[in-house]
Parts: sequence; structure tokens; C-alpha cells
Amino acid sequence: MKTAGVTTALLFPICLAVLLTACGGGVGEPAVGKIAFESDRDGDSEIYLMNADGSGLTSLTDNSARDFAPACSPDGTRIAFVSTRDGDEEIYVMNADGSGQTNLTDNPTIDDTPAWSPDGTRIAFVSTRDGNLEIYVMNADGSGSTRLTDNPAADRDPAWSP
Ligand SMILES: [Ca+2]
Ligand SMILES: [Ca+2]
Ligand SMILES: [Ca+2]
Repeated sequence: MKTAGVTTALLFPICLAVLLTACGGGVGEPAVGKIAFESDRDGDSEIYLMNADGSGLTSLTDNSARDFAPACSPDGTRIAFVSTRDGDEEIYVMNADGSGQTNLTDNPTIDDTPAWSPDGTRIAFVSTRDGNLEIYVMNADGSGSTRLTDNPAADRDPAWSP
């Protein structure tokens, strides 16, 4: 009995490590070398994923709201995007297979154009929460939102360099 207990104690963390490595840290297969895009081919905007040669088309969202502006995380496990499903633009994140769709922003103004940091821990985006378009950055779980620009002009379309 003692031997079995020791074996289990040793094997569990090893199996867990193998499992996490195989999944790339997320649910499903990472989107490596694929192209995410927006299409309204089903009547409203949805996020689609396809191989770089156009094959293997998959719909990742399916609802009557607009889903657009997809941005793949650097490791391919997650896709940030914008959806109007709660009434206005919000930044969402989902696993690369479309599961686990989570709202990262929650306010009545525009939140748009997510851009991942090279290490995948943060997301830059645009919001009008302070009255006009400004660049913000937040942690990839939606916490710690910080404004980076502050002026009456339109600041938009962040792109995070490697
Ligand atoms: Ca939709
Ligand atoms: Ca919003
Ligand atoms: Ca501004």
C-alpha cells in the first residue's frame, strides 16, 4: 500500500506536466500557423479559423451579435476578439477551439482591437471608457486595466512589437 501511494505521488505531477505540455497550456489544439478572421457568411459576423492554404475552415463563434477583430496569442492557445453580444463592444478571449469564451471587459463603452504582448501575459486594446478613444493595456485575464494615452484625439489600432 505504501509503495502504491508513493508511485501515485510520483506519477501524478509527471502526468499533469505531460498533459499541460500536450495541450499547450489551454484547452484543445493550439492554432499554430493558422489564420483567424471575421466573416458574415452566416448572416452576422463570426470568428473563423483556417489553415494558411485556406483549408480546414472552422467557425469558433455562433451567435447573432458581431464577433470580430480576432488576435491569436503568441503561443496559439487563445484568441482574443471583440463581441457585441452583451450590447456594446467588449474584448473576449477563447481557447483556439472556440471553447471557454470569456468577457475581459465589462462597461457600456467601446472596447476594441485586442493586441497580445509577445509573452502572452497582457493585451493592449482601445476603449472610449474615459470619453474618447485611448490605448489601454490589461492582463490577459482582464485584470489591471491601465490607460496609456490621454488626449482628446482618437488613439486606436495598437500593435505590440515582438
Ligand atoms: Ca456572431
Ligand atoms: Ca464595452
Ligand atoms: Ca485620445
